[in-house]
Amino acid sequence: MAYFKDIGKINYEGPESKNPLAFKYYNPDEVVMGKPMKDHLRFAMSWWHTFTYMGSDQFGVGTMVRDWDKSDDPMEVAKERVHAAFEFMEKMQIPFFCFHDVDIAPKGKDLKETNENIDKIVEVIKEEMARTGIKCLWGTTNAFSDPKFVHGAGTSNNASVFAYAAAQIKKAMEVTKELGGVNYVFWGGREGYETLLNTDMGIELDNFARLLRMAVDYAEEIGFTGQLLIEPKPKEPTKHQYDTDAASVLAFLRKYGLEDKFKLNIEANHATLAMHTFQHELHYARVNGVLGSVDANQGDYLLGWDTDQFPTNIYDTTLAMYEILLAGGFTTGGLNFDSKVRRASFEDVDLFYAYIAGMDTFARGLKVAARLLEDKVFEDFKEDRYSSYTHGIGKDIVDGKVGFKELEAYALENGITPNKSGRQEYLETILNQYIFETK
Ligand code: XLS
Ligand code: NI
Ligand code: NI
Repeated sequence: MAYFKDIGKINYEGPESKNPLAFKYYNPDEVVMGKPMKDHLRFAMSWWHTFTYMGSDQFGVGTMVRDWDKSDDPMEVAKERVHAAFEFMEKMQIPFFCFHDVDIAPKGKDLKETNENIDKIVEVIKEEMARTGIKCLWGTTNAFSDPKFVHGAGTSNNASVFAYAAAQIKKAMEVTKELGGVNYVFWGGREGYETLLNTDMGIELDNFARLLRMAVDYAEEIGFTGQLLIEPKPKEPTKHQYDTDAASVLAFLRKYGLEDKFKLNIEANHATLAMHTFQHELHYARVNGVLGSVDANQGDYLLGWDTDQFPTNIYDTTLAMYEILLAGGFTTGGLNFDSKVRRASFEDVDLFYAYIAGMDTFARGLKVAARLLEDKVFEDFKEDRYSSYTHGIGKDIVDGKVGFKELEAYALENGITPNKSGRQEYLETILNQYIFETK
């Protein structure tokens, strides 16, 4: 059965179009810097926000009106969701999806039954994948919602919970492999703490590393060759999350010798919660060689939590695509819309409007970023700004030829070469010009 009967395929109609159910900027086959847009952007749909989120919040129950959610049998609902999800992705021209184990199938009475439920739904997903050609970008485990994870999963004080989390990851990894997923994500939902009065951080971090090491070993054992990714996030749900931002995740990975096994999945709203810009987190990951994939969304300037809104800020998407292009583009990664419609946007058509908004904003950002790079606007400026290290005393510093004594002699003899302006406002104006004038 078709769930979005009144809505056809969303096509590119160009910036002049007034059709709300059309792309104004996302033109999948248009070539930008030698590659079709669709291959640059590698858009993915998040199963949870798009098909299981029903609009509940702390103050009220779900508001979404969803025809695929009508049956009393949770397995029926799960199956219908698969059909609705693939119809949606086909109509939206979204080539990938991402999922948690718990998004696709209902919990059984025990782990065994849960896994059997997953297997049954995986068969339906595989049929739809074969029919449509839509692929899996990544799978992950939800080891944070269930009450057993109250003290964490890999960082729980309770070893049997650690074991359960490992079992769940094992299954989700097998399923991701079976669905041809090209990445596997770890977001440490409850891996953190509320108070040090009851927490042994040393044990918790060691155990978390042990869990990740087991995941690396198991991936190897079953021949899962996808990229393993860690998704940093601060504050939420625990007060102190161990994977707070890109820098803290990298420090952790390096301490435990795991830095070659993992890359990062950078989420826009998590960056801002960590008091960084989205660009900062992408940039930090890029210059450290660990930029893997992106969770595309945006927060609200006035709200201090993960609001997961669809990205509509052209500055953010431009600068994000700028970093992604500088990194050489995605390899296994992509842009997963870890974004949800607002509670009041409860009609099916709002899902289409939301994804169109996000996809168009990223497509336009890609084009602006490509022009900025082609014209080397910021790159030339930076090259000149750091040019004192390409000759003379600067080059000696870089080449390791001088120490404090030689530098003291240099300072006594030469004093300071006058500083030049950083030209921030000038550069911001140029950025605006590129944003306004890109066709
Ligand atoms: C939550 C995270 C989550 C991960 C996958 O804030 O963004 O959705 O992406 O578990
Ligand atoms: Ni996310
Ligand atoms: Ni998030």
